[in-house]
Amino acid sequence: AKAEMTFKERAELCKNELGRRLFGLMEDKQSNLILSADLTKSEDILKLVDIVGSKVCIVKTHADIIEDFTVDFVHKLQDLAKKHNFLIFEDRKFADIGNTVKYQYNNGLHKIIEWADIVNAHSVSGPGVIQGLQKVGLEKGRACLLIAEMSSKGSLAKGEYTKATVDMAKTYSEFVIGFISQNRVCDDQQFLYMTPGVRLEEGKDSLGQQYVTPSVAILQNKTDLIIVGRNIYNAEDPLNVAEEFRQAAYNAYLKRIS
Ligand code: BMP
Repeated sequence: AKAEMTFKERAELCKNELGRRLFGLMEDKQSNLILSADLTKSEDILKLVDIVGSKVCIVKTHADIIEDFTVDFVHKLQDLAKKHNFLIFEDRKFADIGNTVKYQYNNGLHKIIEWADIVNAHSVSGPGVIQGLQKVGLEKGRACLLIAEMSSKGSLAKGEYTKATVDMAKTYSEFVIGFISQNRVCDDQQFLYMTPGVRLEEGKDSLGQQYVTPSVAILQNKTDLIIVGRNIYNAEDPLNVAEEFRQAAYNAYLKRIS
């Protein structure tokens, strides 16, 4: 098979400045690993992120599960992002009409626009969701991902839904830099394909989550980044396990481009 384009080559095709920065960061840091820091106490999140920050290109948060969320937490997370050179992705999964998501992004307790480099959205409500988000996000240099497929059993995001989601991304590629997906849902090199539901051994949890390994995600299904939560933050030695994931995912990428 013909060697694929590198992340740095693909950066040139990306129409969003933050997206270009991410492509470059991945290659500089040799990391296509995203930490899903799904802990409920801000101190625990900050501790974890300081430990594994050097291994990841993005830290993904769920701000609404944090019991003691404050502006101070956000500032500390941003300090860690500078120290370790990663981007912050709030996994908010916006899914409402444009006017409402604009408020959910810009206002409320979390003021996501102020600190999250990247957010994501479901395409279920149509392109208005992107129009609403980019109305506040573009001028701040932010970027968005569309959820094209999900890792969970019985997900309705498949087939025509996935295809229509890809078309929406192409229309709004100034703001949309890629997808949350299990597969390379289109062959457009300007986009990043990020895969959750990853751990070192395949399997599932008791609530519908389904797991593939890093090499199935990156080599077989040809996505670009893996998103790992429990397998890292529940590990006895999160740094070592994160390094294991980083190597597995980056080596799989290197194989694809060689
Ligand atoms: P874990 O590795 O612990 O299963 O965590 C996966 C993370 O990715 C969770 O934060 C979850 O909300 C998110 N996620 C997912 O698992 N599947 C999807 O399709 C989309 C997600 O955002």
